[in-house]
Amino acid sequence: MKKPDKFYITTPIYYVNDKPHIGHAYTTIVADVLARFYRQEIGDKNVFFLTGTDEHGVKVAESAAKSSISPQEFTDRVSQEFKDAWQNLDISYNHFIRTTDKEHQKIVVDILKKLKDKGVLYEGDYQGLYCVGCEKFILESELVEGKCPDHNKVPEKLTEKNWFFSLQKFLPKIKEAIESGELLVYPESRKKEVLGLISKQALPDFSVSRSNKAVTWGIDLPWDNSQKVYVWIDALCNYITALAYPKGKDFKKFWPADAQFLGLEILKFHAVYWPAILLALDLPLPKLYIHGFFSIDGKKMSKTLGNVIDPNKLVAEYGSDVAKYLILSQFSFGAESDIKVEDFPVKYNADLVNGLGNLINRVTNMVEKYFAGQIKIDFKNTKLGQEEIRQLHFRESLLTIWQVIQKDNLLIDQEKPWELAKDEQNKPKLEALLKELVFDLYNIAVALKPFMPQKSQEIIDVITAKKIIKPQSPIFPRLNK
Ligand code: ME8
Repeated sequence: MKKPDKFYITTPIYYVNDKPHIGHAYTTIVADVLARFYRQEIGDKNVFFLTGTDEHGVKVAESAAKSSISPQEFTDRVSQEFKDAWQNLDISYNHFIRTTDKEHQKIVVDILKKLKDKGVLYEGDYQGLYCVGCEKFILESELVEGKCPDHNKVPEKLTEKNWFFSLQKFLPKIKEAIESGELLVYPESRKKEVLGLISKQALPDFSVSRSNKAVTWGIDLPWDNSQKVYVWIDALCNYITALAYPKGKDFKKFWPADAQFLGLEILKFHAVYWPAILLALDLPLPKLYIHGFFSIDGKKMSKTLGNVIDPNKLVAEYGSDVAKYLILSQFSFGAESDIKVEDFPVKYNADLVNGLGNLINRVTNMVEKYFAGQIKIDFKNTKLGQEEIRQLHFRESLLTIWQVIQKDNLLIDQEKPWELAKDEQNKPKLEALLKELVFDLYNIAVALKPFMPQKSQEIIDVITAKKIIKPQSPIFPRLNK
């Protein structure tokens, strides 16, 4: 498998009207695992991992007003909460972009001017239903009982002047790019969904600006002072403004993105509008990786239901590495799934305390006891579970690693090294067995590096020490419950 020269990974930039929850955490964790994996493969300086916050628009302005503070104060506060959550989860982003950053705003203005100069924007009247929750116009046919199905709110009827992007011109090229793989949309089901949208001709031209009367918190449209840049256009541009498009050295090195992660609800923006903007700017197209949405105990996550899982709480309970493991091991990337909160402690005990933790304790204890902690091993990386990561099969990578853990725990049960140790004649057999176990443990730890960087290092430190001794306090302690 040829290694890439560089790897650029992005997450959506999250709205600051909400606190970070487990949904945002999921996307950010998969991006983090991939970033850590590629840093090992091609070196730190060749990987760029971007995340950030989406801070303009009506929704944010309304949230600020509710808290009786200015939008800027409000976005400063919530943006910091996202940074804190990512720090708690030990997320290794290279840059955190905020759409209120001066540099970002300046480049967005330049991009819009460029689009206008290229003749892809035109002025028109928009009449439609607008859902503030989605920050988008919504079609009559998308409503359920007259309400936006995602926000359970009646949308507002709006008529206003907007600047539009001539999407129609670009649709044939986008379709071709998706079919040929030049614009990668993964998984296949999402690719079909986008192609379906294009062939149904269900994609009217989209607005790139909104009236100043409706939107007060945003970037001014440079040539029309009655308009603000539409928040979604402002937001999508972050993926290149963060690299200092067009002249920045990061832009030259890292664009196009090798993995743009997102949830399926923002597929249209990323697989249609974003490529259209890129094509208009004559830029190459990225790879899009779309994951499912998850619910909590069978219900949509929502503040009103009070079932929102705070990643900080998980970290406080289990530590960052374990929190990440528990989230990633629940379901495969791309699948829509339900998170069962009561599964977390069960899984922690089964996989980490009784699975990996037990294996570490048993192996180190036996090497210490039977060989005075000294056993000679030729450590070699077997690349356990790595191909799965490359394919974005994160859960499957963990399952592959856990097969070795199970195999080894079973091997100990079957071979009963404590019986072998009773007879000096069995020493070579005992030594071979322990060598195999330490060798495997090393590879398990190496394989876990992108997922659990801290725990992985702790395990490596224990088994590559001059003398292997059972850790005084277990690496995966039992829960005090
Ligand atoms: O849409 N399950 O921001 P956002 C899985 N600002 N993932 C979830 C999730 C859930 N229940 N809830 C959220 C926006 N996510 C825009 C993006 S990008 C140019 C602008 C994750 O705060 C998932 O990645 O609503 C989803 O796409 C993203 O958070 C939406 O975050």
